Amino acid sequence: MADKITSLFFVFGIIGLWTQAGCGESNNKYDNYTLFRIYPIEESQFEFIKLLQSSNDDIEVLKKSRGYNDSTDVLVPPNRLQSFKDLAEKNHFNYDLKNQYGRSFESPERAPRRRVLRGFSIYEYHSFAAIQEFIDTMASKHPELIKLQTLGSSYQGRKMKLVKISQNPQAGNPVIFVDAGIHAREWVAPSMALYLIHRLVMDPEARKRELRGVDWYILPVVNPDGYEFSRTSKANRMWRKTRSKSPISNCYGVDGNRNYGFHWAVSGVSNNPCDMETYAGHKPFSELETQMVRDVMLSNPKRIKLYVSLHAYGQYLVYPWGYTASILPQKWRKLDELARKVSQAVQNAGGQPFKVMSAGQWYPAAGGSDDFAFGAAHIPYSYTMELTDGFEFVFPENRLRNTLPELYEGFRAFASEIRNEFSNKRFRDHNV
Ligand code: 0X9
Ligand code: ZN
Repeated sequence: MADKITSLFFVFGIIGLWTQAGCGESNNKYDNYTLFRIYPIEESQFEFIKLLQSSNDDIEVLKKSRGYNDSTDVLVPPNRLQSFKDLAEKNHFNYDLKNQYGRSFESPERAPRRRVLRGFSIYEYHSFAAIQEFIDTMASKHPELIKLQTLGSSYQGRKMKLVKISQNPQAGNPVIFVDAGIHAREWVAPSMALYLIHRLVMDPEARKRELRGVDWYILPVVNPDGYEFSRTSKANRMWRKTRSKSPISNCYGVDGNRNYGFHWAVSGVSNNPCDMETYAGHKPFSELETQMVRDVMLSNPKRIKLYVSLHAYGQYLVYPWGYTASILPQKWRKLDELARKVSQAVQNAGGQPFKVMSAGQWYPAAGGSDDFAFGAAHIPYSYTMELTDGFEFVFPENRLRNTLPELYEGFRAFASEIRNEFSNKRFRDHNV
């Protein structure tokens, strides 16, 4: 009898394990990776980090630092742990580490029933289908404020809809264009975009303030195929690129933020389609997704006055140029000044201030949407906003409720400055 129970237990145990593996739960590539937060202080240490990123091994540089008190974050696989530690010691790096990094990932799966029962919470991460449903529902409930424009389909056929919010579309108001989610794993960015839509439409005060004399175009998920891929299993949680098949190799995906056609591929890119991070594509705008964003910019010349691309992480607010560290746009002071106002507004609301600088001063990388918006589409204010700090790409869902409203105050500041500079006289100088 005891034997029977043991063997039944054994069989169910195996089935249990198998089911788990089938869900991708126990199959996380990053489970045994170690996250190193290193704090470079000397020039030679910065040089070493540069080498690390360009070397062709399986160490993943998640973020570069900019000077003191800002970390460079590196994910190291188990077979490189000891040699990486030795290297860090040899180069006299200060560092913290977090073992078994992948085990801290939240499960991307969400039972559909829970969503139906509880409705759509703006403070949770959602599937692309649920996001689409939310947008459609908002638009059909508020036709006086929201118009949807279908831009086309992603590589895998997901419909991309631009959410246009306006109290008076005929007025020719200045437009703020916000996009998010060009990088698949940066889930907090689409969340912020959805929060913006929700708040602008549902909060009567926001309607009076942020929609007065200013229109908003919001594209919450620029890279839906990559986003869905990063949700399919914990092993894919760190996916960044699109999901297009390379015409010249067996690998997938292009870094959308290296794919824009302005000084394309001159710095900070990889030419290798199998590079997991910064492959620029085989030509500028090789990706349908970046073409669609480009077309929004180019088909609204003069009206779009501010472009903000939402990313994660590091709490940076950076402006052109991104392709080089050695020159700044002639009007950089205006870009800098507005960014500092936004940062102050977020800080006043209890949030972390942004580190403000040109993108190239952080690290040069060409082909970004911010440079194209400013340099080719001539949008006068253009930024990349890197949301949150302290949790890398896996920002905990339970922190959205506090963080998104703090960040919103930054957008409130953006709106009031854009209105003051560009709106018709009747909307100007009445900041609420
Ligand atoms: O490297 C990027 O694309 C952005 N950082 S992220 O960690 N979200 O990947 C920064 C882009 C800044 N803009 C340009 N370099 N043009
Ligand atoms: Zn990004």
